[in-house]
Amino acid sequence: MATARDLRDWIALLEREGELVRVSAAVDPKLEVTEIVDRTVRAGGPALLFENPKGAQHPLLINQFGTEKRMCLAFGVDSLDDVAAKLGEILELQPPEGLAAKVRGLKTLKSIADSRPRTVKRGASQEIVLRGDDVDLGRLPVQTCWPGDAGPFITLPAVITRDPRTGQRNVGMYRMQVLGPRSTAMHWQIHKDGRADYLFTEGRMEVAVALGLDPISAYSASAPLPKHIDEFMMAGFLRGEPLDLVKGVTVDLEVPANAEIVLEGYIDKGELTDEGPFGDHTGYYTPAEQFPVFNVTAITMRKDAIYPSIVVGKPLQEDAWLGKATERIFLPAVKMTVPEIVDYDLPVAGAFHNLCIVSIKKAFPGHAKKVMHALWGLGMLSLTKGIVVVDEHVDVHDYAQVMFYVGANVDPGRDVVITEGPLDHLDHAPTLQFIGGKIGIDATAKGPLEGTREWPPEIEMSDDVRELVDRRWSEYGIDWSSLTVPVARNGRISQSSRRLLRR
Ligand SMILES: Cc1cc2nc3c(=O)[nH]c(=O)nc-3n(C[C@H](O)[C@H](O)[C@H](O)COP(=O)(O)O)c2cc1C
Ligand SMILES: [Mn+2]
Repeated sequence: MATARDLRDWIALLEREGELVRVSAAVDPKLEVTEIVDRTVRAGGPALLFENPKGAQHPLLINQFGTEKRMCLAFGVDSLDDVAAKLGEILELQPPEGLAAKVRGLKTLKSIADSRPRTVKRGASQEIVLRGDDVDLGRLPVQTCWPGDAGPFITLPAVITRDPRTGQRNVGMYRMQVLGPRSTAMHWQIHKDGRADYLFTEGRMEVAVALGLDPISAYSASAPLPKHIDEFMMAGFLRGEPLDLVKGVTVDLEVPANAEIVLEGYIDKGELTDEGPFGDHTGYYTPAEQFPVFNVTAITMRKDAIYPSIVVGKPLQEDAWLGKATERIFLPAVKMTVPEIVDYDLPVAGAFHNLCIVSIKKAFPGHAKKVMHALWGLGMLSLTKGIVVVDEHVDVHDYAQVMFYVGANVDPGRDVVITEGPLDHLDHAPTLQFIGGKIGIDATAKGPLEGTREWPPEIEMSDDVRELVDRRWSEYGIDWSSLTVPVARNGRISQSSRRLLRR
């Protein structure tokens, strides 16, 4: 399946698939859009294109990522695991043996080389150029999302910076509070790459912000890649086509040629502002905190530019699906460092940094604890507050099953690890910001070398009896298709109880 080239192509695809509703009624980007989207996301509803946001000159697109189906459409796959498989192929590239393997290896290498962005002369994103006093962020339907928010926030930006030491590009999704017609705050948190670029810069730093990209490029800005990897290169690889970039009109940075809107400008080291409060994806307001000021020197746009937005808040919100995409797509990378990992799940209700459930092929005493510490040392997973480890046969996505093993297999005195480490910037629970306690629960079956008594066998019906009952089922005359049972026959959790759990 081909992926969308740009936001318009994506909107057309969503429309063809019946996945987008146009709203022509005049709707206020202040709070009203949030309430509409909140209801739509929770119902698994469509993307919304607000054609007449009150007080603004551009339409607002929201909930483009709000279901697993749309995420799959964005990546052109049937399942997000297919995206993971594509990345896994490069990670597992081995010295090839035999001609066929060599040819496959070369093809894979070429696909990486071909993923680097292309520089082009002209871009639709610069059809309209507003500089100096013509710059007015008030044209855009920037949402004030929640009643306690300090003001309007740009919530779905791809923020482009450069590492002054290496010249390497970074693209990150960092919300931007609008402070005036030509300035915003830049909320890059303490662990983020854009922030590191800022800290390495002396004096003035150029910054560009792309709004309204094809969905894969927009997603890539939120992906937790190692600092030296260009998110736009990953986007090119996942799109199967490199991203076209064009030189900025007032900054020496390259910007997406097909973006709907680009904000160009600079950040002066040490020019800080109060940012927030903001109703965050933690489900709480994060309090005001000092962040750098982004001064806008130019807005460039396509004709009739469309402004993209997203609401974060108490889970479930649209960003859950961006997080789920990351969970799936990064599994091969996690396994590359910790190969005994079979699967993992970052529950949406855990806002992604609070809880990780992981299944392992356990091979030695203390193995589960080894995996906890490995995850606490791995990229952004290092910020995870709680880790539950289960054996390989447990379905980490089935929370009732996981609960069963946490209850059944754990002696809290022996199997709970309490330690300390860095925590998410936004976590309000720890006594100190950024650092605090961690909990690991080893819910695997224990062996004699772990000092336990004999571990009893788990109850399973024998295969021959299962097959017998399958064969004879119709003879019994038992029909329960009309009944709704909270836990389905196969022990998996049913859709209805999944919905209950989400509340
Ligand atoms: C909708 C959305 C909003 C986000 N807002 C912020 C933010 O304001 N500040 C921040 O540091 N990270 C934010 N993130 C997470 C970052 O985008 C993510 O950590 C990304 O990996 C950052 O890029 P980097 O690794 O190049 O720094 C947000 C993610 C999403 C999906
Ligand atoms: Mn990065």
